[in-house]
Amino acid sequence: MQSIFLVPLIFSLFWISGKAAVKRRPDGRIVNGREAREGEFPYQLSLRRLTVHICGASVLDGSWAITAAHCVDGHERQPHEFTLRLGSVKRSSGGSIMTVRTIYKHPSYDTTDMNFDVALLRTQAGALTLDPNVAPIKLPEAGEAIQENISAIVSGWGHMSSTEPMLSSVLKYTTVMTVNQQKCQNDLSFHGGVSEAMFCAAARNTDACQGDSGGPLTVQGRLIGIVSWGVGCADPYYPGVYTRLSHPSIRRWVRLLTKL
Ligand code: 4AZ
Repeated sequence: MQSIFLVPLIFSLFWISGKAAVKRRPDGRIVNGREAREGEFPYQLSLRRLTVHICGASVLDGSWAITAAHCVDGHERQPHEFTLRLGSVKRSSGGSIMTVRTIYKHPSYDTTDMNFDVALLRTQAGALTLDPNVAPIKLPEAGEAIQENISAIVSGWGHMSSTEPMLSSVLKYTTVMTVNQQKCQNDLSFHGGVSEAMFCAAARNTDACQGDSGGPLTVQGRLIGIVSWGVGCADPYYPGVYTRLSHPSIRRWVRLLTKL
């Protein structure tokens, strides 16, 4: 939620000092990522509301996808407004489109501090794995700690920089490193800090950004995080924040609903 307020502020600040900002971040992708090849991220979904890409999501099995709660907040009663594009690296074409039947937000999700920013989307049984370019991603074990300095991959069609609020038309990905939880807490203390249901990851000049929210952060084929929030994008002072899927309350809730 904070990012929704902070990002426009940061945009306008950089708008004024536009040239300096462009110099500091000369290139733009996911922010500075690489383009994915078709089939490289078979679990990646584009979540669309009224046909417009709003967020990323990931395939858990044939009928379940996982995303950020803030992506669907306020619209839980209108699941039919949401669709998922699967099996395509292109944001606006290819693969197939499935409708969302039911939206479940984590019961402890808090819109004010983004705690427990996770939602499950149920589609028609088997719908998500009908596409040959689609495959589920595994989940972590309950209670697993996030080791620091582990390299992780985040992907999405989000903004290519804080200064260039434009979605990518092709799926992009980048590598970020998990950040020590205490350091992350300190870095973001002016922005409410991070809870046990969050963790940070960052790398020099590269990051997830708006529009990547809800999308996957994986380590060795396992979905450890969901893009949740941040202060700007690829800012050297602010790591990106991810929902920690191994948090016992999140992991148990996912298992209860999906049996996964
Ligand atoms: C957002 O507004 C957002 N740098 C998501 C991720 C990050 C920043 C903003 C991480 O959805």
